[in-house]
Amino acid sequence: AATEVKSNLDVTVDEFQQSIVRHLHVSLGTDENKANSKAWWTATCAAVNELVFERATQTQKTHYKKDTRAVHYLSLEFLMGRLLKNNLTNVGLTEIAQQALDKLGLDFHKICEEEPDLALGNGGLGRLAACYVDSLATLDFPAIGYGIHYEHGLFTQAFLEGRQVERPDSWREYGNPWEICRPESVQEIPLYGYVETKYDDKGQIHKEWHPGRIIKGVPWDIPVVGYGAKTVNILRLWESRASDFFNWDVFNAGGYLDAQVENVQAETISKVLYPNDNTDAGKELRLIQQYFFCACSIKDIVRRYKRAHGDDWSKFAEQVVMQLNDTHPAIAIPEMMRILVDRAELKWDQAWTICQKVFAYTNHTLLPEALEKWSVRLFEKVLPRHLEIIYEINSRFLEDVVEVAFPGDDSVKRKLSIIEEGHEKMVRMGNLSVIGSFKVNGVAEIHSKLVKKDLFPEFNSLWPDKFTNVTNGVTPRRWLKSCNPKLSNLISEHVDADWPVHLNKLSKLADLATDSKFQKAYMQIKLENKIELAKVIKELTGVEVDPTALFDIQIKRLHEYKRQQLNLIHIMALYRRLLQNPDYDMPKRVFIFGAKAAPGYYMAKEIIYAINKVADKVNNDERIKDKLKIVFLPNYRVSLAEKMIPAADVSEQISLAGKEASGTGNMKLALNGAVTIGTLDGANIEIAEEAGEDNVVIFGLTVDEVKELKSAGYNPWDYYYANNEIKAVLDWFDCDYFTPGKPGELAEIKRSLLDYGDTYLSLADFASYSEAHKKIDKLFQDEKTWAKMAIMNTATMGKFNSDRSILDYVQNIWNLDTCDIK
Ligand code: 26W
Repeated sequence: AATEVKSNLDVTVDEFQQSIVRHLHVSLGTDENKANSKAWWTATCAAVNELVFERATQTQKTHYKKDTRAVHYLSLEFLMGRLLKNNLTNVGLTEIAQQALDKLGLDFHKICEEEPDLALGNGGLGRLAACYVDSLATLDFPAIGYGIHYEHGLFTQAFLEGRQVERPDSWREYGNPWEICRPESVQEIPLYGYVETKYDDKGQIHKEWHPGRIIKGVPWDIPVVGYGAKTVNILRLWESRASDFFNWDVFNAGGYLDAQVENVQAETISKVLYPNDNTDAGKELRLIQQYFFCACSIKDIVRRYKRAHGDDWSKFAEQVVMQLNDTHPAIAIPEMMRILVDRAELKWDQAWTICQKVFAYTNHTLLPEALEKWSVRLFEKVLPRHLEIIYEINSRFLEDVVEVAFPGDDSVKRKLSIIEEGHEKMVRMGNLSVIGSFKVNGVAEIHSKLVKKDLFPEFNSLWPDKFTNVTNGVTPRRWLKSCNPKLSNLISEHVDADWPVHLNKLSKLADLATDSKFQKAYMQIKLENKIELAKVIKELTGVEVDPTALFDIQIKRLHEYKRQQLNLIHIMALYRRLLQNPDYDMPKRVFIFGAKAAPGYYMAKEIIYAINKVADKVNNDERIKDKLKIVFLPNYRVSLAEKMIPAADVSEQISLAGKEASGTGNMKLALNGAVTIGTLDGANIEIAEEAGEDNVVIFGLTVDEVKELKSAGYNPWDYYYANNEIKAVLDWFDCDYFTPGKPGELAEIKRSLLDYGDTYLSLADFASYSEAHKKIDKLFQDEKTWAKMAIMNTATMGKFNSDRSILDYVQNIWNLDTCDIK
């Protein structure tokens, strides 16, 4: 009977099994006796690829034949995670693969664990790009993701005596089965050098850039399989190489070794992903990375356009839209102008009209330290022609637009100018992005409001229609169907089987939220998922946790605005309550963290150390009888998130109001039945609206209250002296209670919350947070109420399907048609 399982790709278990074995022999040159798990994994991927690549070719052919308009998603980051399970889910072959491997005497889940994550991103922005390419393919939209083929993705994290240490990530050390190199589409990219001004016979000015270096861009394609396996789009990642052609002179002059040195420099460009999240380091190599991948992508786009339309540029803006994932690819705007004006010899106005129809920009953060600026000096050195173009864009904008709307107002001009005057002149990439784009969007309702009101108020009054909102979403294929198979099966027993593409259908579960039989089944699955996670926790940390305890999870990058330190001081307060009163009424609790700190972010690393030290002490304190456990799982990443999220009872979303643009982990956790404890920030607000106020626990200052408190003059010492618990917990950091023999080792945490001003108002929100947790405790102890809340969260998260986000983009920004692939 097993062989009768059907997929939407019409493959039987026997055929799939034969394909795996054939690849083991033919593609890997080994056999069933010699093959290790890694080889079996590779062979299984190859068997999937055999089906997928054919669909990819078919998709490209159809898009070309029908000459479709397409979106080009430009992003420095794509946090894809593992692909085997996901691709099997999307081609509908999970069960067939499982049975095929079973017959070969192999464990499907163990084979999947062999796969390294594609960690080509830092956090939210990169993972969002990955969810969006999934939805674009699923909805049959012509789309391509463009990015960098980093040799090393985000560092792997280990703890050494509680401190974070970083090691390079090598996801493709011995090759990766999902990517295909496309040497036929190599591009050459200029850098450095100088600009020559020339005049033709008619006295017209021409600019000629004489680059100092040429870099080769080699494309690698990764198939992006839509759910149902109709459309397979591609993600095209550029790898940098030295240009042989350019080095020829050096070779011939006897400089063989010098040429090799230049090669190393060229290959540095795609070596490593910058590990900063929300802080701009302003490094030259980073600017070169940005230009390198934008220039390669635009050449690729133009080549494809010309194949269909020759030198007629009049249809370009009808065929092409480029989405800028934050300002990181903003250099694409002046690069497009350079191609049109210097290369295609279009008039400036004609070129600018095209550009302004092609680019749209998504803002993902309001944090001032994350807003990109490049020094004019650096720009002039690396991209001299682009600097000239930026000056030209700017002066025309200031004269033709700003002067007309705000005559004689120099202070508005200073604010709107792409160039920031000052000690060192800077190019503001945000302003460039707004001026060069036809739409600018934020990523949650409140965030989009703040983008208009606080970040770009003058631009908003100039162009009110330019600004819009697209609330983020997550793909339910990865973040429910594939990561939580037990819950998915239960859902499918009660809801149409196509819920993974029509997530609003989950609302039907609301009728079952108080049904005791359904509650039992739902909570049994949660328990089983917690048992699984408990095993992972034991393996990774050695800590034993009770699966019946409340699992409270905070997973996201480590950043002060996300306030892991608030979570920590509250846990310490609970610990103190338990020490003072062993009968203190609370359910058993396990606090679970996952977070990487940027390697250069000192305070973030101190917070990790503090959590690990407090965990050591608490987990080994017999006085509190296992009522409290703390675990910090090392090396948080997509594949670990897939194990943690299905097991969460409570989701910590506790950023200071106004700081988290949207959040997407909040959506994944709620979808899997975790109850949110959160501030009115980012998408938490919309999650609360959907779930209903009974099914989330909201606390803390609102955006307006934060502004009020700050302008009145916030003083954290007031809270320290007024609240005994805060005082006692912070004073704990001064002694050696958690760091025996090393007093004051954690004192930086206290200093940051008092002496350095508590930038993110943790102390102001502490009391309210503590009350919110008391409420959570009560609710969790009432099993029926808790089950109802968890179910209601799953039932109401339909809005946060990334398919909905993509349809918003398509309708309000991209204006695409779907394209059926036969
Ligand atoms: C230049 C350094 C740098 C690097 C990354 C600056 C800014 C970034 C990203 C924009 C930071 C980021 O990932 N932002 C997150 O984007 C998510 C997707 O929209 C949101 O859900 C998060 O709230 C936001 O922090």
